[in-house]
Amino acid sequence: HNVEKEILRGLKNKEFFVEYQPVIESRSMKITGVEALLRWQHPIEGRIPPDLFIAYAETQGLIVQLTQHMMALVAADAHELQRAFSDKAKLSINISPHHMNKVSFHDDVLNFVEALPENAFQVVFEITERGMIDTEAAIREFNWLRRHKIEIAIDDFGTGHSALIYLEKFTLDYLKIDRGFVMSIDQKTLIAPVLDTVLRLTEELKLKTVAEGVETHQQADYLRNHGVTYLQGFLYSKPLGITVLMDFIRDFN
Ligand code: G
Ligand code: G
Ligand code: MN
Ligand code: NA
Repeated sequence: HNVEKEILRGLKNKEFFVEYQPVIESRSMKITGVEALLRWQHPIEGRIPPDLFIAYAETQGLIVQLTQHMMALVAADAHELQRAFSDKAKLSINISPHHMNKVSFHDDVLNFVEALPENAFQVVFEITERGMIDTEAAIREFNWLRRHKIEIAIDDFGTGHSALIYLEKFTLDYLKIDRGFVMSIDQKTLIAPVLDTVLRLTEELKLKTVAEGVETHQQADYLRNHGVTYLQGFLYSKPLGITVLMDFIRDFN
Protein backbone atom coordinates (compact mmCIF):
# COMPACT_ATOMS: atom_id res chain seq x y z
CA HIS A 1 0.00 0.00 0.00
CA ASN A 2 1.07 3.51 -0.70
CA VAL A 3 0.84 5.73 2.39
CA GLU A 4 1.25 8.91 0.38
CA LYS A 5 -1.79 8.02 -1.74
CA GLU A 6 -3.69 7.04 1.39
CA ILE A 7 -3.06 10.42 3.04
CA LEU A 8 -4.17 12.27 -0.11
CA ARG A 9 -7.26 10.05 -0.36
CA GLY A 10 -7.95 10.62 3.35
CA LEU A 11 -7.74 14.39 2.88
CA LYS A 12 -10.20 14.25 -0.03
CA ASN A 13 -12.46 11.89 1.94
CA LYS A 14 -12.52 14.13 5.03
CA GLU A 15 -11.11 11.42 7.30
CA PHE A 16 -8.98 13.89 9.27
CA PHE A 17 -10.42 15.79 12.20
CA VAL A 18 -9.18 17.78 15.18
CA GLU A 19 -9.31 17.17 18.92
CA TYR A 20 -8.47 19.80 21.52
CA GLN A 21 -6.76 19.19 24.84
CA PRO A 22 -7.45 21.78 27.57
CA VAL A 23 -4.47 23.65 29.07
CA ILE A 24 -4.85 24.82 32.67
CA GLU A 25 -3.20 27.88 34.19
CA SER A 26 -1.55 26.81 37.45
CA ARG A 27 -2.27 30.00 39.32
CA SER A 28 -6.01 30.25 38.63
CA MET A 29 -6.61 26.57 37.89
CA LYS A 30 -8.80 27.67 34.96
CA ILE A 31 -8.66 26.45 31.41
CA THR A 32 -7.01 29.32 29.55
CA GLY A 33 -6.40 27.59 26.24
CA VAL A 34 -6.32 24.41 24.19
CA GLU A 35 -3.87 22.45 22.06
CA ALA A 36 -5.24 21.31 18.69
CA LEU A 37 -4.23 17.77 17.73
CA LEU A 38 -4.82 16.22 14.33
CA ARG A 39 -6.55 12.83 14.09
CA TRP A 40 -6.98 10.36 11.23
CA GLN A 41 -9.88 7.94 11.21
CA HIS A 42 -9.00 5.49 8.44
CA PRO A 43 -11.98 3.53 7.05
CA ILE A 44 -10.18 0.17 7.32
CA GLU A 45 -7.21 0.69 9.67
CA GLY A 46 -9.17 2.72 12.23
CA ARG A 47 -7.41 5.47 14.14
CA ILE A 48 -3.87 6.03 12.91
CA PRO A 49 -1.59 7.69 15.50
CA PRO A 50 -0.45 11.20 14.51
CA ASP A 51 3.19 10.36 15.32
CA LEU A 52 3.00 7.86 12.46
CA PHE A 53 1.22 9.81 9.75
CA ILE A 54 2.94 13.12 10.57
CA ALA A 55 6.40 11.53 10.35
CA TYR A 56 5.38 9.96 7.06
CA ALA A 57 3.94 13.21 5.73
CA GLU A 58 7.20 14.98 6.63
CA THR A 59 9.32 12.56 4.59
CA GLN A 60 6.88 12.54 1.64
CA GLY A 61 6.51 16.30 1.31
CA LEU A 62 2.89 16.17 2.43
CA ILE A 63 3.29 18.03 5.70
CA VAL A 64 2.36 21.40 4.18
CA GLN A 65 -0.89 20.09 2.73
CA LEU A 66 -1.73 18.28 5.96
CA THR A 67 -1.03 21.36 8.08
CA GLN A 68 -3.02 23.62 5.74
CA HIS A 69 -5.91 21.19 6.14
CA MET A 70 -5.51 21.13 9.93
CA MET A 71 -5.47 24.93 10.03
CA ALA A 72 -8.68 25.06 7.98
CA LEU A 73 -10.36 22.59 10.37
CA VAL A 74 -9.28 24.62 13.41
CA ALA A 75 -10.42 27.88 11.79
CA ALA A 76 -13.81 26.29 11.11
CA ASP A 77 -14.17 25.46 14.83
CA ALA A 78 -12.82 28.79 16.03
CA HIS A 79 -16.05 30.79 16.07
CA GLU A 80 -17.68 28.20 18.30
CA LEU A 81 -14.55 27.70 20.40
CA GLN A 82 -14.23 31.37 21.30
CA ARG A 83 -17.63 31.21 23.02
CA ALA A 84 -16.24 28.86 25.68
CA PHE A 85 -13.91 31.58 26.95
CA SER A 86 -14.55 34.95 28.53
CA ASP A 87 -10.99 36.16 27.91
CA LYS A 88 -8.60 35.81 25.01
CA ALA A 89 -7.79 32.10 24.85
CA LYS A 90 -4.53 30.51 23.85
CA LEU A 91 -4.88 28.37 20.74
CA SER A 92 -1.88 26.09 20.28
CA ILE A 93 -1.15 24.19 17.12
CA ASN A 94 1.76 21.91 16.30
CA ILE A 95 4.00 23.02 13.46
CA SER A 96 6.55 20.75 11.86
CA PRO A 97 10.05 22.30 11.65
CA HIS A 98 10.06 21.11 8.01
CA HIS A 99 7.14 23.41 7.28
CA MET A 100 9.01 26.50 8.50
CA ASN A 101 11.51 26.16 5.66
CA LYS A 102 8.88 25.92 2.92
CA VAL A 103 8.10 28.86 0.62
CA SER A 104 4.40 28.81 1.49
CA PHE A 105 4.99 29.02 5.26
CA HIS A 106 4.34 32.74 5.71
CA ASP A 107 1.22 32.65 3.52
CA ASP A 108 -0.06 29.56 5.34
CA VAL A 109 0.35 31.30 8.68
CA LEU A 110 -1.22 34.58 7.57
CA ASN A 111 -4.17 32.79 5.96
CA PHE A 112 -4.75 30.89 9.18
CA VAL A 113 -4.61 33.96 11.39
CA GLU A 114 -6.93 35.88 9.06
CA ALA A 115 -9.46 33.03 9.16
CA LEU A 116 -9.74 33.28 12.96
CA PRO A 117 -12.25 35.60 14.65
CA GLU A 118 -10.50 38.89 15.35
CA ASN A 119 -8.79 39.26 18.74
CA ALA A 120 -10.36 36.09 20.15
CA PHE A 121 -7.20 34.01 20.37
CA GLN A 122 -3.54 34.20 21.16
CA VAL A 123 -2.08 31.78 18.64
CA VAL A 124 0.79 29.61 19.88
CA PHE A 125 2.93 27.48 17.58
CA GLU A 126 4.39 24.37 19.19
CA ILE A 127 7.59 23.33 17.49
CA THR A 128 9.67 20.30 18.47
CA GLU A 129 13.41 20.59 18.81
CA ARG A 130 13.69 17.42 16.77
CA GLY A 131 14.51 18.27 13.17
CA MET A 132 15.39 21.85 13.98
CA ILE A 133 18.85 21.69 12.48
CA ASP A 134 19.42 25.10 11.00
CA THR A 135 19.59 27.40 14.00
CA GLU A 136 19.95 30.61 11.96
CA ALA A 137 16.87 29.83 9.89
CA ALA A 138 14.89 28.91 12.99
CA ILE A 139 15.81 32.20 14.68
CA ARG A 140 14.75 34.11 11.57
CA GLU A 141 11.37 32.33 11.40
CA PHE A 142 10.74 32.69 15.13
CA ASN A 143 11.36 36.42 14.85
CA TRP A 144 8.98 36.65 11.88
CA LEU A 145 6.29 34.79 13.83
CA ARG A 146 6.67 36.98 16.88
CA ARG A 147 6.43 40.10 14.71
CA HIS A 148 3.07 38.69 13.63
CA LYS A 149 1.98 38.29 17.26
CA ILE A 150 2.30 34.51 17.30
CA GLU A 151 3.81 32.97 20.40
CA ILE A 152 6.28 30.10 20.23
CA ALA A 153 6.56 27.03 22.38
CA ILE A 154 9.30 24.45 22.20
CA ASP A 155 7.44 21.13 22.31
CA ASP A 156 8.63 17.87 23.91
CA PHE A 157 11.53 19.71 25.54
CA GLY A 158 14.17 17.29 26.72
CA THR A 159 13.67 14.63 24.04
CA GLY A 160 15.58 16.30 21.21
CA HIS A 161 19.23 16.68 20.45
CA SER A 162 19.31 20.38 21.13
CA ALA A 163 19.68 21.42 24.68
CA LEU A 164 19.58 24.10 27.30
CA ILE A 165 22.14 26.13 25.40
CA TYR A 166 19.61 26.80 22.60
CA LEU A 167 17.19 28.47 24.94
CA GLU A 168 19.33 31.57 25.11
CA LYS A 169 19.61 31.84 21.32
CA PHE A 170 15.94 31.45 20.49
CA THR A 171 13.35 34.08 21.27
CA LEU A 172 10.66 31.89 22.78
CA ASP A 173 7.59 32.25 24.92
CA TYR A 174 7.04 28.77 26.34
CA LEU A 175 8.87 25.59 27.04
CA LYS A 176 6.73 22.47 27.03
CA ILE A 177 8.21 20.04 29.50
CA ASP A 178 8.09 16.55 28.10
CA ARG A 179 5.96 13.88 29.75
CA GLY A 180 9.13 11.94 30.59
CA PHE A 181 10.19 14.64 33.07
CA VAL A 182 6.71 14.78 34.56
CA MET A 183 6.69 10.99 35.02
CA SER A 184 10.01 11.23 36.87
CA ILE A 185 8.40 13.27 39.68
CA ASP A 186 6.88 10.38 41.58
CA GLN A 187 9.45 7.82 40.51
CA LYS A 188 12.65 9.23 42.02
CA THR A 189 14.56 8.31 38.88
CA LEU A 190 17.95 9.72 37.90
CA ILE A 191 16.39 12.36 35.67
CA ALA A 192 14.25 13.88 38.45
CA PRO A 193 16.96 16.48 39.39
CA VAL A 194 17.14 17.50 35.70
CA LEU A 195 13.58 18.78 35.91
CA ASP A 196 14.53 21.08 38.78
CA THR A 197 17.47 22.40 36.79
CA VAL A 198 15.27 23.06 33.76
CA LEU A 199 12.71 24.89 35.90
CA ARG A 200 15.37 27.09 37.51
CA LEU A 201 16.74 27.99 34.09
CA THR A 202 13.34 28.82 32.58
CA GLU A 203 12.67 31.11 35.52
CA GLU A 204 15.95 32.89 34.93
CA LEU A 205 15.22 33.22 31.22
CA LYS A 206 11.67 34.45 31.99
CA LEU A 207 10.17 31.63 29.94
CA LYS A 208 6.69 30.39 30.72
CA THR A 209 6.38 26.63 31.12
CA VAL A 210 3.76 24.04 30.20
CA ALA A 211 3.98 20.60 31.78
CA GLU A 212 2.69 17.84 29.51
CA GLY A 213 1.27 14.48 30.48
CA VAL A 214 0.18 15.43 33.99
CA GLU A 215 -1.61 12.33 35.28
CA THR A 216 -1.51 12.55 39.10
CA HIS A 217 -2.29 15.14 41.76
CA GLN A 218 1.18 14.58 43.19
CA GLN A 219 2.72 15.63 39.87
CA ALA A 220 0.40 18.64 39.61
CA ASP A 221 1.21 19.82 43.14
CA TYR A 222 4.93 19.45 42.57
CA LEU A 223 4.78 21.36 39.28
CA ARG A 224 2.65 24.17 40.72
CA ASN A 225 4.95 24.49 43.74
CA HIS A 226 7.94 24.72 41.42
CA GLY A 227 6.46 27.58 39.41
CA VAL A 228 5.25 25.77 36.27
CA THR A 229 2.86 28.17 34.52
CA TYR A 230 0.48 25.73 32.78
CA LEU A 231 -0.60 22.12 33.25
CA GLN A 232 -1.86 19.73 30.59
CA GLY A 233 -2.68 16.05 30.86
CA PHE A 234 -5.13 13.23 31.44
CA LEU A 235 -5.56 14.34 35.09
CA TYR A 236 -7.66 17.19 33.69
CA SER A 237 -8.76 15.98 30.27
CA LYS A 238 -7.76 13.92 27.29
CA PRO A 239 -8.04 15.61 23.87
CA LEU A 240 -11.75 16.16 23.06
CA GLY A 241 -13.87 16.85 19.99
CA ILE A 242 -15.23 20.41 19.79
CA THR A 243 -18.75 19.59 21.02
CA VAL A 244 -17.69 17.73 24.17
CA LEU A 245 -14.89 20.26 24.72
CA MET A 246 -17.34 23.19 24.86
CA ASP A 247 -19.29 21.65 27.75
CA PHE A 248 -16.11 20.53 29.49
CA ILE A 249 -14.62 24.04 29.52
CA ARG A 250 -17.85 25.64 30.76
CA ASP A 251 -18.18 23.10 33.60
CA PHE A 252 -14.51 23.31 34.57
CA ASN A 253 -14.12 27.10 34.59
O1 G B 1 -2.02 13.67 21.17
P1 G B 1 -1.25 12.63 20.43
O2 G B 1 -0.55 11.59 21.17
O3 G B 1 -2.19 11.96 19.48
O4 G B 1 -0.17 13.38 19.52
C1 G B 1 1.00 12.75 19.15
C2 G B 1 1.97 13.69 18.52
O5 G B 1 1.52 14.12 17.25
C3 G B 1 2.20 14.91 19.36
O6 G B 1 3.56 14.97 19.64
C4 G B 1 1.82 16.07 18.48
O7 G B 1 2.81 17.07 18.58
C5 G B 1 1.80 15.49 17.09
N1 G B 1 0.74 16.15 16.35
C6 G B 1 -0.58 16.08 16.55
N2 G B 1 -1.24 16.85 15.66
C7 G B 1 -0.28 17.46 14.90
C8 G B 1 -0.30 18.40 13.83
O8 G B 1 -1.35 18.88 13.39
N3 G B 1 0.90 18.76 13.28
C9 G B 1 2.09 18.27 13.75
N4 G B 1 3.22 18.68 13.17
N5 G B 1 2.16 17.40 14.77
C10 G B 1 0.99 17.00 15.35
O1 G C 1 2.33 17.63 20.83
P1 G C 1 2.45 16.47 21.74
O2 G C 1 3.27 15.37 21.32
O3 G C 1 2.91 16.90 23.05
O4 G C 1 0.94 15.96 21.94
C1 G C 1 0.48 15.55 23.15
C2 G C 1 0.30 14.05 23.12
O5 G C 1 0.32 13.53 24.44
C3 G C 1 -1.01 13.64 22.53
O6 G C 1 -0.81 12.46 21.89
C4 G C 1 -1.89 13.42 23.75
O7 G C 1 -2.97 12.56 23.48
C5 G C 1 -0.90 12.85 24.71
N1 G C 1 -1.22 13.11 26.10
C6 G C 1 -1.79 14.22 26.58
N2 G C 1 -1.92 14.16 27.92
C7 G C 1 -1.41 12.97 28.28
C8 G C 1 -1.24 12.32 29.56
O8 G C 1 -1.57 12.84 30.63
N3 G C 1 -0.67 11.09 29.55
C9 G C 1 -0.27 10.48 28.41
N4 G C 1 0.27 9.27 28.51
N5 G C 1 -0.40 11.06 27.20
C10 G C 1 -0.96 12.29 27.14
MN1 MN D 1 2.34 19.62 21.20
NA1 NA E 1 4.59 17.35 23.35
